[in-house]
Amino acid sequence: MLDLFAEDDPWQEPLAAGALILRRRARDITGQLMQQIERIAARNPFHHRITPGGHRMSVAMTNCGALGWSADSRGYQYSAQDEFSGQGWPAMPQTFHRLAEECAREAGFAGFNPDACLINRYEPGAKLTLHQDKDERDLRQPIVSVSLGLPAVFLFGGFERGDATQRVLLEHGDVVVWGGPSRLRYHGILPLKAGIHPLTGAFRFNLTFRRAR
Ligand code: MD3
Ligand code: FE
Repeated sequence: MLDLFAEDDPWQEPLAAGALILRRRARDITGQLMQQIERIAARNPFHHRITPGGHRMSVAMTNCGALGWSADSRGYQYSAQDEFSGQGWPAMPQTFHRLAEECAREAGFAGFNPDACLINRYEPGAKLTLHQDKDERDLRQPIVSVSLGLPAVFLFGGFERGDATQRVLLEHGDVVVWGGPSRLRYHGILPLKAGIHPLTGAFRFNLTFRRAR
């Protein structure tokens, strides 16, 4: 019998070895995810961090989980303390952890147990220049990202800053798993285009789940 989709899930788009887009994978829980983000930000507000080079980041950030990512004059690091509130980070909600674990498993990374969730908030014009994520202890662990709200153009590069990049539109509910040989690829986000999204208003949010330690 003709079965066009016996092997290929049309919602799964391989980007490169180790990088898999799960289109709209979080669609049914985006409302829950946004409620949790609001609850987390009420206790640990979004801030624009200053990079070690002295630049104010256009992306505002907060975290949940045992550890949070931060940037300051000393460098980039994971910390159990929110330097702005002087408190720890809110626990990672079970819905967050379960989504990340399930998506990692679907991409071939069984047993993913993130201890950090960085929450990025983009306003119009906010961007992330090309960078590598290498502040985590075990780079064999993948990163799972979840996009919410306004769409953004993601840049996916190679292993050197000057390598060619491909452009990928990331939309509301999209999940991407980045592991294996893709874990150290350069990547970034082009300046966000203004708009209004029914759930997130004038913003884009991105969750990145990491095993930091
Ligand atoms: C590719 N965030 O927080 S998520 C970041 O949309 C970050 O906010 C972007 O890059 C955002 O560090 C992109 C996609 C992503 C996350 C981690 C990666 C892509 C990655 C690690 C390795 C390769
Ligand atoms: Fe990154």
